[in-house]
Amino acid sequence: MTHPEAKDAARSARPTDDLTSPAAIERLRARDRRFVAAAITELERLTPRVTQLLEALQPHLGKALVIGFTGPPGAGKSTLVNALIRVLRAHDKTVGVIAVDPSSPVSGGAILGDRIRMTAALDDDGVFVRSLASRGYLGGLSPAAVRIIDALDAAGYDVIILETVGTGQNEIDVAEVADVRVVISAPGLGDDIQAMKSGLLEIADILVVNKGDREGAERTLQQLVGALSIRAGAAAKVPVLKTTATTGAGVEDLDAAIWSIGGAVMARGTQERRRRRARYLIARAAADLVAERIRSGAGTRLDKLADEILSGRLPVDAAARDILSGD
Ligand SMILES: Nc1nc2c(ncn2[C@@H]2O[C@H](COP(=O)(O)OP(=O)(O)OP(=O)(O)O)[C@@H](O)[C@H]2O)c(=O)[nH]1
Ligand SMILES: [Mg+2]
Repeated sequence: MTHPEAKDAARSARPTDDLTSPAAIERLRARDRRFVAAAITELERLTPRVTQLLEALQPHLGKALVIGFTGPPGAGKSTLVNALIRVLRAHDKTVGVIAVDPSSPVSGGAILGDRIRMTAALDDDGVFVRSLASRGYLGGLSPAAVRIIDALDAAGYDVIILETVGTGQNEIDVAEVADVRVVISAPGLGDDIQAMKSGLLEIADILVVNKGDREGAERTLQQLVGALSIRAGAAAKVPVLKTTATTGAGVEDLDAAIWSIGGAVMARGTQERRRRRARYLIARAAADLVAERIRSGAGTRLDKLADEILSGRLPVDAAARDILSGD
């Protein structure tokens, strides 16, 4: 229950005020777009205030179903997200989208592209779309994206969709933070099956062949079914669906498959899902700290260890352990 005075304070709160105040958190939880946007902007940085904001969000986390959408560039991920938003909205679900843009943060081209493709989000209070440059995280998921999941979750969006390009490291990242992992492929991408083999297939809960209207869609689908059939256990049972994002064909089936898997995940409770996200953030922050420490403080020590490696006195992994021991 909210105290009436807190309600009054909430009404007069502005996104420029302290975002961790009860009034501001209440505006966020009412999905006031200005507060959601302000919280996200804050979370994109890593300041002491961010830590406070994340703490303030903690009690309100774990209700959203987080769906990872990943696949090769141009497979139609954004278009498919747009089509899925329409279906989710028709079912009265609110949706937050985080699109991690692999292209240059300078050109901003893909960010504009997402706005054009995700037209379902325009003029709809039930949808919030945020595009993020992946910045230093080459092809990877930035920790900021994971923090932003928390903001959208606390704001009460029923579903959070995370769109990332599958290029190596980040499919593992998506696997760690998403409740349901949708891997999108399409005919005519040339190396799509190859890309699947490089790790995407392993993480998929649902495989989608998009551009079902294109020639070769059926062949791509059969290739994926074939690739799955030689796998053991649950991996062999991953559903393979065909969609045409531009017309919406097959998207209702995709929605049904997502909820069929997502329902089982949600039934396991919020704690486990929150813990998974927290674990990822800790590991990522620790890796960043280590990299930072090595870059900044360990210069002369690195030189010394490098010399020992050159003279054959020390193997590289022993040198790495030495650096990490920190004394
Ligand atoms: N024919 C056809 N074209 C599609 C379909 N889905 C998407 N496209 C087109 O494919 C192109 C790429 O679509 P996007 O949605 O931007 O693909 P993406 O995977 O998000 O691309 P990146 O974010 O750049 O990796 C666009 O020109 C879309 O209009 C489809 O089902 N059929
Ligand atoms: Mg896209």
